[in-house]
Amino acid sequence: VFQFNRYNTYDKIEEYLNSLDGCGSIACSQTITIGETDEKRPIYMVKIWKNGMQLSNRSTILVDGGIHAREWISPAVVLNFINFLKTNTAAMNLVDEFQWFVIPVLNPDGYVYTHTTDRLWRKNRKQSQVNSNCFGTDLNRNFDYKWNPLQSASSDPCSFVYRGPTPFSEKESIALRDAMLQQGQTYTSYISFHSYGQYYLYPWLHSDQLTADWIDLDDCAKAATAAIFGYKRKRYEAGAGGSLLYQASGTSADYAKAIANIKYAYTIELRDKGRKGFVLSYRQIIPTWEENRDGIIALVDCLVQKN
Ligand code: 0X9
Ligand code: ZN
Repeated sequence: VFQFNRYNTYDKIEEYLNSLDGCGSIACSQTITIGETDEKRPIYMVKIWKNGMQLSNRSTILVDGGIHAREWISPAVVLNFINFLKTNTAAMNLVDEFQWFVIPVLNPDGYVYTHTTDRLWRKNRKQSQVNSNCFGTDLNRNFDYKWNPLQSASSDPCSFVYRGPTPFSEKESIALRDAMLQQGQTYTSYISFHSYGQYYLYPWLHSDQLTADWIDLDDCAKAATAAIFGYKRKRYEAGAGGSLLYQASGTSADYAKAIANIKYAYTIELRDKGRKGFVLSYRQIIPTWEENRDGIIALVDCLVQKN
């Protein structure tokens, strides 16, 4: 059975998501399918809105997890977040202010492959047309903004940061793009959960330049990391991705900012700082979730103050 304090298989996650529709004490949800992978798995998005209201065109926050297959803590935290939004009184402000569209696992084929075959797989699983020995595109290099092989990306299908044959060559990145560009939907923020390193990052990721309004994004990232530190003294760092870490081209967050016009675009790197890296123990799921719950609450408070 599905458990919030374990790394669940995709089957169990599907079971949970398909049983979710309806209202909790705080919010209601509806699970929809936003795409299908090459291996024919559905990609799910959970729409969440305040109990007593209706799904509408009001301001929304888009959240995703599992872009990278091996970063298991990301779907785990996102699934805890869905449950929190629906059932916990502490989530009242989050659903008062925004609707939430949440994609728990953008890359299910890769996620399944890390459970069955290779724990450290990162990309999706589509076979390359150019080199049939190699599989997978790095979905976080496949977005059509600054799509190039220059910054921690590669045009070699065998590379773990392969950008794909063309921008949006992959069904998963198309599904996320279409969610971002959905007609009649206004997004205040896009939050993409990855691991590891303990960072709240904002654009640009493709260069060491800053956006014109970076100070607003920095304020809210710092509010989040301060709340996390206040919770149990865990250190997360806030900053622009490309100057704080390394530069990465064709990422979902840069696309959200530059093309989809979502002002508050964040990439969050969850635990840890490298001791276990991607193979973080399941015992760290709840602590990681709880500190980031406080981080997101502070971040959203900051968004509300800014708007
Ligand atoms: O490289 C990535 O795609 C992400 N990091 S991960 O370890 N989860 O793969 C995001 C990088 C964003 N930040 C930088 N610009 N470095
Ligand atoms: Zn990642």
